[in-house]
Amino acid sequence: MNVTIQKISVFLTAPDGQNLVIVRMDTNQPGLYGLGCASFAYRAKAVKQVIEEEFAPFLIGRDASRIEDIWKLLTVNAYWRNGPVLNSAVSGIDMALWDIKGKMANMPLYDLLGGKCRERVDLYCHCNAATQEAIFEKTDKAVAEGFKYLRVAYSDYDGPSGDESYLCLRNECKHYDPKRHMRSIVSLLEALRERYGDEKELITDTHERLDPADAIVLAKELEPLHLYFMEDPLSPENLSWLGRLRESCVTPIAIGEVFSHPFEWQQVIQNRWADFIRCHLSAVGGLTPARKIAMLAEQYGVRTAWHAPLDTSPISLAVQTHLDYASPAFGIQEYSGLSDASAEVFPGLPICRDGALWLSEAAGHGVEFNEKAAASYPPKEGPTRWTEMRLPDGTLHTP
Ligand code: GCO
Ligand code: MG
Repeated sequence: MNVTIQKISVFLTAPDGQNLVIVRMDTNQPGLYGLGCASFAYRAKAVKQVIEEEFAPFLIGRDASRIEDIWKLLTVNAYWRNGPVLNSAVSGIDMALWDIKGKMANMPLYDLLGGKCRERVDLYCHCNAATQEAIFEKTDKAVAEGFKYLRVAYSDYDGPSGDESYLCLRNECKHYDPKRHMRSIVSLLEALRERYGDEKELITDTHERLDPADAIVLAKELEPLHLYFMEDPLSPENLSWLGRLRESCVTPIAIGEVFSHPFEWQQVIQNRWADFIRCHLSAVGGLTPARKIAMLAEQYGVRTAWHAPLDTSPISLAVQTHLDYASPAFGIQEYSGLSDASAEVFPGLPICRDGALWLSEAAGHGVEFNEKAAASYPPKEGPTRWTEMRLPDGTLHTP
């Protein structure tokens, strides 16, 4: 069957309050189309422009079955490469091509990727709140719902506060005190270990916020609590400090949500600087590079924990879950919860039940996109403010 790319459309929508970029690729075969996630919440319009103005004219008429070839072609097309805007644009095309491939083969993606390696994909859920009491409420509820893996942090990261909202979704400049963060998270995790014994797995997100020496001290202080992992202890600029962190203690490390260059994941995996690699699928360029990252990780005994916040669309969540089912390197899957609005915009999205994620068995990734519903959740306009994070003396800090 000669399947060629006929039309590429890009949609911006925010059913869960975070800007998503969705690509629809139509082919010359009636009814055969693919959907991809190109989401980069804070530069959504730039991604849309790259796809519409640079990629679409270049791709129309090409053979839609040549995923690897098109991935490389788009990646080197501007001569200068990588970075989150370009990679997200490539990801939208890449996932749509995989979706089409699955539909052509009449197989769910996990089958196309080699078949299932496991019966369920376990999740870790977010239990962030402003106070210890409110965090306990969330963790108790999560445990009652069947979650075994609990991720906790204060909404303000550096300690209890009066504000219930999750820091990253807040639209204001924030002060951050690293030492307060270190003290408050150790006592919170101690209290949680006491509350649940060794039955539950505990995780904390450090959000690349600590300076290297502080990150090492914190990882060492958390060692007796046997965390499942400490998430993103260091910013990408400080990756080479991971070697020293690893020599200092055995707290398992997960890292990579802001990676967008192969050197970042290559050095982490090859040096075994982390136990879990957790890239953001659109930021690395889609399923094509993600499955290679998983294969590289497998060779080095590193496991995957793909990034899945609300600025990852349900399409990307489904794609990574297919990879989770099919990859021997799977470790755990992040899950941020999805609202009824997302279910309306993305029929067929993966369903969370009993602490695990379940896929629709449809061919491709199985998620649909309701354009009409999406239009009633327009993207947020205006500059991004929460990433302006400052130390108590006013110094700008990594968000
Ligand atoms: C996570 C992340 C996110 C990011 C968000 C930024 O582990 O899920 O840290 O919540 O903060 O993707 O927009
Ligand atoms: Mg994180």
